[in-house]
Amino acid sequence: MNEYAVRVAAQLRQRYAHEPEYLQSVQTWLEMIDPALDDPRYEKLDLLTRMVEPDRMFMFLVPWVDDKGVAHTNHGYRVQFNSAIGPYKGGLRFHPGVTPSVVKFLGFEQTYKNALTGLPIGGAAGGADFDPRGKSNREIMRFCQSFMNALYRYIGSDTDVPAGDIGVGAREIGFLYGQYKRLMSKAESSALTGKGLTYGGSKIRQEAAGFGTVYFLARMLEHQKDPIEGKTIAVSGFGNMTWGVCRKATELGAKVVTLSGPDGYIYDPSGVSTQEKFDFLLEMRAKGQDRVSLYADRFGVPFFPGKKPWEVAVDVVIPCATQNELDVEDAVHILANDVRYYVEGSNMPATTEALKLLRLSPKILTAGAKASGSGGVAVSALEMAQNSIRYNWTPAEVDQKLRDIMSSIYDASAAAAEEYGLGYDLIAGNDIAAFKKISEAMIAQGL
Ligand code: 2IT
Repeated sequence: MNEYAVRVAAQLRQRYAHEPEYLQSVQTWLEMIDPALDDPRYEKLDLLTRMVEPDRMFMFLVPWVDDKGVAHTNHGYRVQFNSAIGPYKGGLRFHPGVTPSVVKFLGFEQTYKNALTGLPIGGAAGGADFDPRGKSNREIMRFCQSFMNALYRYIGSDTDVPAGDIGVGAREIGFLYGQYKRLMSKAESSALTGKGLTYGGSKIRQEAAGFGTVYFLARMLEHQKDPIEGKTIAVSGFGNMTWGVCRKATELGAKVVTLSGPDGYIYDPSGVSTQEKFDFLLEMRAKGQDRVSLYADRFGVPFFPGKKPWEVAVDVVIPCATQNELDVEDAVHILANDVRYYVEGSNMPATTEALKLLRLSPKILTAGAKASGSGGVAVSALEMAQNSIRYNWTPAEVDQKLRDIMSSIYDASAAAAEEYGLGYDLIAGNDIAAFKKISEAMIAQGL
């Protein structure tokens, strides 16, 4: 590895020894961009340190009162990672596992995910260690309002534009936006994305994360001259990304045969491929129990408690749940089952060792979340554009733009991989193309 990169990585490990997810995402990225580091300007400007550390990070308490009158105090975060190519932009995650390390890894990945959308957005992330499970609607509303009471001073349509992530969907964005509007006394609609369709949201925003991932997969299949029709897909989770993947895969003639939750996974051999099933995913989420066994009860398919869906023999694997959900044992299963395509939906779904196994195996083609998972944020940027021109595109128009954006991300990734002699390594190709774009923008804007 490049000497300067080795030093930057060592410094980071020393300074943030207690932040494993953040170190993991930076370390992998440094290895991916290594072939592109042969430029003396990078060290001269200490560019890598400025790219792997966030510009700033806010931490705040989020006090709120539950329906029984009991007080709770959660920890809220917003990390503004990089604004070289546009205002800070990225999701908010409400989940008990949220820590400074998780928020920083998300913000780091977001910066490089956003860069290749071709739209002017920088990178950010945020959230809170709040557990939405089993909370009433009123509790969710009060929590969101308290969260915004702290966050509002740091965000804005030209500053930092939050959106949803795990535990933050259209309902939460509505409560957050309502409070922002109250505090600011103005309808600054593009200060948040993922809004409802009645108050400035974009068509296809809910679908975008999953649709984008399938569009990316479709380009990989096209490259292999392998038809998408009839392909079986294993996915994890049953949230927003999973729902979109099921719908677009069905539309294109493929079928998703697994879903998972913290309780285990279900196997549906006929596919999660009817409107009734798509709608049931939304119902399961609205129930707020975070259990996928409900699907097995409803449709009479097998449920495997405590197991992960990666043991099922399929053509394509798309992790859609959370970070490090796929370990070495899972990667071994995937390779033993002759799975042909590994396409990341969720951010950093594989552990370092699992990703290495998959990437280096000639048996399987791999795509990283910073490329294949960028459909959601791409439509978020389209939402910002629509808000500023006070106009709404039709679903067909947004879907076509999303498709074009995913296609150009694919092309840029494949082209960079080829340019650096990396063959068809779409993960390294994407990281290199995004690195080049952001580094050029940073250099142009001075220290
Ligand atoms: O990981 C992601 O891209 C998101 N959570 C969405 C970010 C956004 O600003 O739409």
